[in-house]
Amino acid sequence: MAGRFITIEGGEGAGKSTAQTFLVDRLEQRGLSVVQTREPGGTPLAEAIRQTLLSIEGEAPVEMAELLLVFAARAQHLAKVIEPALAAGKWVVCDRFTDATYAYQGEARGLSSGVISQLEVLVQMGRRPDTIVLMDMAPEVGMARARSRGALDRFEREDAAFYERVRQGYLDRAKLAPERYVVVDAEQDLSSVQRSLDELIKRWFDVS
Ligand code: T5A
Repeated sequence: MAGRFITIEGGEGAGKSTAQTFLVDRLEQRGLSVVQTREPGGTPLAEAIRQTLLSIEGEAPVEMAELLLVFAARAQHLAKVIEPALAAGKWVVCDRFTDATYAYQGEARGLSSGVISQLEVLVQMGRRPDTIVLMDMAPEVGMARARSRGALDRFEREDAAFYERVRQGYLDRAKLAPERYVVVDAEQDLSSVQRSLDELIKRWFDVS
């Protein structure tokens, strides 16, 4: 079976990491070789860029610098981790990818989607996720979860309107290409979320 590239998206504290670990476990139980990774990050250099992006210390990047840092990390991650894994027939399950850039840097920060799309073409050379799992929830619910964990990073200190734009940005993208998105109601309890993910896995294997 050929590898697949799955990304998990959503706002702050929407349960992406939890869903990712669940999906990876389930896929491994089926005997698949799976790479679990995240953005920004996934390689030492990309993780260093992540630190810079999330840090609340020192000089904050201007919007365009933030966008270019996100894509610099992505170029490294694609070349070192994602492409080699897919070429070896592995599945890649990534916590956030380019949909996050359209939602955060595009919709929420106000950068042009045309510019993001140009960088997407330049950096990804046609690579796109096969499936995007969008963990959708009201931003205040996710932020309450994020706050309960303690210190907040630079993105977690934005205002409510910013997170509303992020959510809408994601939902708008899912509407444009519904065949590639699976929208999960992330406000459900954990076992209901997991049931939705199990349904998704069944569909992958029924059609493969
Ligand atoms: N970013 C990223 C950009 O601006 N542009 C980009 O292109 C990219 C790729 C870092 C930041 O980078 C920005 C956006 C981000 O702000 P991140 O660390 O991946 O990204 O993002 P966070 O949203 O901050 O990640 P979190 O770890 O905070 O949230 P998760 O992964 O969504 O949530 P998770 O799974 O850790 O769960 C949070 C808590 O809720 C519980 C969990 O146990 C945990 O305690 N939980 C549930 N509780 C009840 N019911 C459920 N169904 C639950 N599911 C999980």
